[in-house]
Amino acid sequence: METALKVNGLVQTELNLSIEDFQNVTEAYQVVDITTLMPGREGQAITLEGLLALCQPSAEAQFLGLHGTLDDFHASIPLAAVRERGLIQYAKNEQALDVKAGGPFRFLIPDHAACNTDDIDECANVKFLDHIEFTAERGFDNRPEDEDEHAALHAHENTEN
Ligand SMILES: Nc1nc2c(c(=O)[nH]1)N[C@H]1C(S)=C(S)[C@@H](COP(=O)(O)O)O[C@H]1N2
Ligand SMILES: [Mo]
Repeated sequence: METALKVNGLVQTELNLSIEDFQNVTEAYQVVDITTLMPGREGQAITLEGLLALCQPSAEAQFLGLHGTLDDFHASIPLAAVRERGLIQYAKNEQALDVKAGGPFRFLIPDHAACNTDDIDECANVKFLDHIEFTAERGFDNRPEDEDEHAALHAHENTEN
């Protein structure tokens, strides 16, 4: 499985970030304990601001495409809504994030809305994240759209575990 995070689309610098690249991101963009921002969650992350500093999206980039290839799960969310709070988790207990914990990378949004209530909902906390794409228009998004779809998705998750 791919263990780097590909970052492309409307950016000045395309990236392919390994866990070492994440560890080497400057301290100002590191979240050493996610619990401080999202009670109940543990691990290490960089802020989305940190990623933006590295890839420098163009002014036309209005949407963030979050792709989890492993289970074909995708979200496309307005960049402006998450630019100041979005996180990309890359480790837990300082170790690479296991696929069982949603790794190799995971998008996280502190203060997200409940599932299906808003664009910036819990469902946009994309696991198995391996590709982030900056686009001008909203891109592919197959988050569950209602309670039934949501229940079906979680039932499927449970049978896999
Ligand atoms: N790749 C992937 N990411 C995903 C999902 C999924 O099915 N696949 N489910 C989403 C949904 S609907 C929710 S509510 C949250 C659940 O996160 P949790 O398992 O950490 O509580 O993960 C989101 N991220
Ligand atoms: Mo969800």
